[in-house]
Amino acid sequence: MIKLFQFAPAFGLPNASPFCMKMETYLRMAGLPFELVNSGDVMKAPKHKLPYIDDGGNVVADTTFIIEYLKGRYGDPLDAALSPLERALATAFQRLIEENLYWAVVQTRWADDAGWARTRVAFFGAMPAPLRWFVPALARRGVLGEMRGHGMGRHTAQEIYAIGCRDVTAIADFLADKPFMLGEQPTSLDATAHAFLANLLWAPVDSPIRRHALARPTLEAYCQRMRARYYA
Ligand SMILES: N[C@@H](CCC(=O)N[C@@H](CS)C(=O)NCC(=O)O)C(=O)O
Repeated sequence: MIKLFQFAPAFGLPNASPFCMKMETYLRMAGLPFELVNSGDVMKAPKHKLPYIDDGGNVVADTTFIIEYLKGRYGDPLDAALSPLERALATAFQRLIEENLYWAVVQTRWADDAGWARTRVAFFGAMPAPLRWFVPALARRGVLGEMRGHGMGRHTAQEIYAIGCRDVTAIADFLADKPFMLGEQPTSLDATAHAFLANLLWAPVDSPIRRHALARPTLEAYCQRMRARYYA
């Protein structure tokens, strides 16, 4: 049985880490049996980030590498029929969502004071004293440092919101009235799109980016469609 090591669920989502939720969504979409391990222990993770999997002793980290591994071992029911153009589009949108929009949403959760008040309670509220007195501030400093290292953290909040809104517009315009990102059939890109959009729309963290996404009802309908199909 595949063990998926992730953070404990928060914000009423399967996972408040969009990468962990992407991984669980992919496993559900591919119909692979798995067991969730909500340890949240990044220090045990091979790359000190979550999620990672342990599949009978094969430990794989990073959602993209995990999905490649799973496709190699168990087959590729979602993407096998994609054309080169569709693969190129999937790669481009995956990068837009995971490598860019993600960091704009990090701003709303970890940098903005109102968002941080929510994140702090949701992620660290259950932590025992004395850890909860200092771990949240240390974690916040670490995440903001990573954001700065990425480059997103060097922009003003207003600039970051504009960047995030542009990404949301691109996703909504590309999705248009299709049921799934690449058309009539779901593909692994939908694991990414669903996880990150649900984290934007359904986490109780208000921001201009979230309001921008809420103004495009096809995004909410898309997330509901994915939830009904894979999380019923
Ligand atoms: N590229 C990685 C990204 C994973 C990632 O960024 N995970 C975050 C949570 S959303 C994490 O573990 N952060 C902990 C840390 O940076 O200390 C993947 O696709 O799995």
